[in-house]
Amino acid sequence: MNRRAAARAMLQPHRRYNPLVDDWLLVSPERTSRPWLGRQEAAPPEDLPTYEPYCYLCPGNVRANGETNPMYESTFVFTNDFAALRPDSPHLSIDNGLLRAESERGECLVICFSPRHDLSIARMSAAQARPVVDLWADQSAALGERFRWVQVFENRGVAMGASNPHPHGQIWAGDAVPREGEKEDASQKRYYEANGRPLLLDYAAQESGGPREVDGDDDWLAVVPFWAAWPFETLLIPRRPVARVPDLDQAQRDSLAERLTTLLRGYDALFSLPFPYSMGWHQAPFDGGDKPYWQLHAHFYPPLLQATVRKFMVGYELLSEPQRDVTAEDAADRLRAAIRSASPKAAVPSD
Ligand code: H2U
Ligand code: ZN
Repeated sequence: MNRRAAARAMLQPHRRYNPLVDDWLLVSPERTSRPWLGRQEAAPPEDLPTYEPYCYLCPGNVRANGETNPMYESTFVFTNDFAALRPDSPHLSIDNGLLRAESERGECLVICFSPRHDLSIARMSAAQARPVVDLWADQSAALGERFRWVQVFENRGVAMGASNPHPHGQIWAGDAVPREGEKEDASQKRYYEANGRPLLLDYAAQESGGPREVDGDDDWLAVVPFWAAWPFETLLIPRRPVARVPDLDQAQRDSLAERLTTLLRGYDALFSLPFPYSMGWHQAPFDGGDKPYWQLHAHFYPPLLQATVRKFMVGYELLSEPQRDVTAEDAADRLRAAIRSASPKAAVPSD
């Protein structure tokens, strides 16, 4: 179909394909004008102190299990005191017709990005964010020695269930590859076998300089994916083959710190508030051997549609398939403008 007609038809309800997980979603661009009398998101508190006596993540404070945090000066890692996965869970195997269950062994870490209670990655300089990249890499490598799946993630903001504004993330590692990882693994493998190139490298090449690119440099591309389900969802992809976070070289880690702070500052600028999100890395399972079809990437899933209105994945989404109102292209336009407005002004030559 010709490009003009396609562009026109894409302003009307249509479905888009997500090749990464082999799924579809519904896009209904006209719906954004509907009246909203539902839940309004409260503005998050600003002006946090650099140290908070009641914070269980601040240096020197006592956690729920009675342990005292060290006076850490950069990053800090500890085993989650309420871990969802444990290394010592007992063997379980139920295979009784439709009733199946099996044991799952794993480990959950809490990772503090900075001793400063008031910071967030968005408010850090690239130099301050750089240790976060090493933290993700080092902890992934260590957990990857013992577990197949290493899920690095961050919940930011009350709207996404973060329990504390202190800058922190989590890592859950386990023996099983969960369904999202399994779907991405299968799709990437299938694509590589058919085309001889990694799916996400082809995708990055196709999106480069296009209407959905929001930020990037020689090493990284940030894009609102064509198949984005959340309003301002983005995908951050290294432009060269990389399977796992620890495989990133020093230069890619430096540029990642730049891209992360730039993207997250842009998100904060979008509605002039600390933007809530869940983000996380998808890296190849650590079950030995090269996986040339696997391309490392980070997903950012922010829930907000407007400053005080969040997108709920409810009725149709739960029962049929994800649905979005604003198109990925419109979202990318707005996010790109926000990123531009939030980036430090280019230095004015003095002569
Ligand atoms: P979230 O903000 O994404 O919920 O992460 C904080 C984690 O910190 C959460 O999983 C853990 C919670 O179990 N936690 C501790 O391990 N120790 C504490 O003293 C309080 C919270
Ligand atoms: Zn704190």
